[in-house]
Amino acid sequence: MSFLQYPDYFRIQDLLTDEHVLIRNSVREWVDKQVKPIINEACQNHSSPNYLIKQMGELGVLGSFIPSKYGGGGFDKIAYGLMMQELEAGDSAIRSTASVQSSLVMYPIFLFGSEQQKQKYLPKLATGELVGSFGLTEPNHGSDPSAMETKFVSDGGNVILNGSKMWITNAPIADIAVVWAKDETGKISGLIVERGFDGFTTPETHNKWSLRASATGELVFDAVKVPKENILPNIAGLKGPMTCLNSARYGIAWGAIGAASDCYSVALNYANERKQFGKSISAFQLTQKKLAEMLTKITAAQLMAYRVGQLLDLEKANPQQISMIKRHNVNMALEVAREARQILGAMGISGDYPVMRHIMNLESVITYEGTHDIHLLITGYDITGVSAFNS
Ligand code: TGC
Ligand code: FAD
Repeated sequence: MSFLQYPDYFRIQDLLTDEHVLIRNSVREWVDKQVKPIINEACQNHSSPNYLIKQMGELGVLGSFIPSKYGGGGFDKIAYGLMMQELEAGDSAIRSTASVQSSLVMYPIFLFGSEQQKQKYLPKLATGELVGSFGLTEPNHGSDPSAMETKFVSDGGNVILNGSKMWITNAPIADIAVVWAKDETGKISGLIVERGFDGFTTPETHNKWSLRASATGELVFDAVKVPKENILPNIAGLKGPMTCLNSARYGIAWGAIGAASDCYSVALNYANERKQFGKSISAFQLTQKKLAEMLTKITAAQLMAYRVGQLLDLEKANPQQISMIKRHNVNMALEVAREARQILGAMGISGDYPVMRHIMNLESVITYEGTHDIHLLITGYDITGVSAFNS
């Protein structure tokens, strides 16, 4: 078990099955042993610990909800959420790798792929033998992916793909990319592009202050010949990538709880140990206010994530509920992390503690998978029936 006791004020654990608890504890133990000891240095050096990906495959966090006949774990969505929570307590970059691989690469192949595509890619993605990336965002289109410019034209048994994707998690290390692009009629399709296809390059994005242990890059397509058998046959339109994003956004809502819990627990320990004016700083009312508010926020986020997980497992959740928890929980984590940093004083900026690293990571998490404001507008649309995007 973790050396830190993460908060569970409303006894969420009592709502979990024995299997959930086992999964959560084994991921937490792995994070404590394999991630926490190395992650500060990886971030300071701006390098991604890619050797962990195969370990994550062994741990079962890649495609946990994909059926076992394709190499997945066949677990429910609460189990997936718990895994993301524990991974992000280690670092958002580690959770990013697991959520992109699971929700944005394996899931579209599973949902929309041919049987041959499923057999070819899913088992190797589940073990981490293959690493995948997901290309939706473009240099000129982030929040408005429907206006994407990347396109392909038919050429016999192939299509010719042109365009580029930007800000793509794991692009520089990925063996395959699930790429969303328009055909001659403007319809969006998903294509599986393999490293090694002529004209396909993946330059790395350097100089990031956030997610420094994650490899981010571009996907550049210069007349890439993609066999038609690599097109996902069972989906057309923006609904395809958005369906995958629902799953990833849900995982992020749990992940944010992990980052917040790590910050809270570190801050509580520090407050109990650090003395000023002759007493422990946890005795000051202002410190107690911070800790009490942090715990309240984490508890609310836990309940929201757990309930949406239940609804997903009952197939009763909708994308708008997922938008609400992604937005709420990531914002909660940033607020908690910033308060934790205050409690640690100068130590809050040191790599000896995880707090500043979590803050920097969460500044990406609040933007990717739909920005804070985009998710607010999705809720606004749901309330009023009027889209602020297209009006
Ligand atoms: P709109 O006209 O509303 O919808 C177009 C079609 O898409 C369908 N749709 C959805 N389907 C399922 N789930 C959802 N959440 C959906 N949202 C929309 C919709 O039903 C419609 O289908 P159809 O069949 O009627 O055509 O689309 P819009 O152009 O007005 O835009 C809507 C908007 C703004 C909500 C959407 O585009 C959006 O969410 N933008 C944010 C983009 C985004 O999230 N990008 C993420 C890129 S991937 C990433 O960041 C990975 S980081 C991973 C990591 O490292 O962890
Ligand atoms: P923009 O869309 O240009 O938005 C800029 C600002 O304008 C935001 O504040 C936004 O909220 C606001 N805005 C935009 N439209 C509206 C509106 N209608 N009303 C009000 N405000 C608006 N993408 C992928 O496809 N795959 C990945 O793997 C991936 N990984 C990422 C990893 C990292 C580290 C980062 C930082 C990003 C990643 N992304 C990925 C991209 C991410 O999804 C986009 O950054 C995000 O969708 C926002 O797009 P943008 O950065 O172009 O911002």
